Amino acid sequence: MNVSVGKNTIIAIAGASASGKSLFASTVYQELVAELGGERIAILSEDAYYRDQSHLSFEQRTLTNYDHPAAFEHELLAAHLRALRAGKAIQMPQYSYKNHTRTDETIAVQPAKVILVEGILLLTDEQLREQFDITVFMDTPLDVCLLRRIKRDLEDRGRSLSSVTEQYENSVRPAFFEFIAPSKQHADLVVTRGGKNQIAIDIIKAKIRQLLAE
Ligand code: UZR
Ligand code: MG
Repeated sequence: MNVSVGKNTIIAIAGASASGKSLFASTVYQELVAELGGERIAILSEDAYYRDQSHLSFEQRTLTNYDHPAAFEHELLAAHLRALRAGKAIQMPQYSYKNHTRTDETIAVQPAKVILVEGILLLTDEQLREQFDITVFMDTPLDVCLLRRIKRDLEDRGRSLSSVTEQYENSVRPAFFEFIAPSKQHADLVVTRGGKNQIAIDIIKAKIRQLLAE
């Protein structure tokens, strides 16, 4: 499909793992879709662009550093953002945290005037930053992120407490200080207190309404 949506705006939401990025982005998305319909807003996740690892054994996949930029196929995400800007639909990959690889399914994403994208390392990559019109950084305290991460990984991502703590010490925490925290400098807006910060949600929604009215 090739649809003209005029000039698009891509809004990136970055921050530490379990900082509330997905919640923030999906709340903005769902509240606006309820108000305005789903036609002019799209939502993407950087996690969907973890590299396909189906050629590796499960054992080998557990050795990947998922907090390092090399774990992501950022070229594909950048290409998809360019395609959406050009009015073309894309097939967003689907990723299984449990199996550490892509599933066979994809989700069709239609071009839209406003595109939300959320993920830990979005602001670390220059080819992605070039695509972003508005950048948001979730500046949630790390202890809050860690507690949320333990709960989520045990409940939703099929992990044991020992695997969560090991991953946290070996990759999640070091990558936060090496890659994610320095990328805050590229943010237009810094959101404190996590994905339920309704004032911040309302500010982004107001900006999107303004863009959609242009
Ligand atoms: P969010 N992750 C996994 O644990 N396994 C995978 O197969 C893919 C990703 C974790 C990843 C990162 N790291 O911290 C987190 N580790 O998912 C990013 N270790 O997802 O932003 O939703 O927290
Ligand atoms: Mg998330």
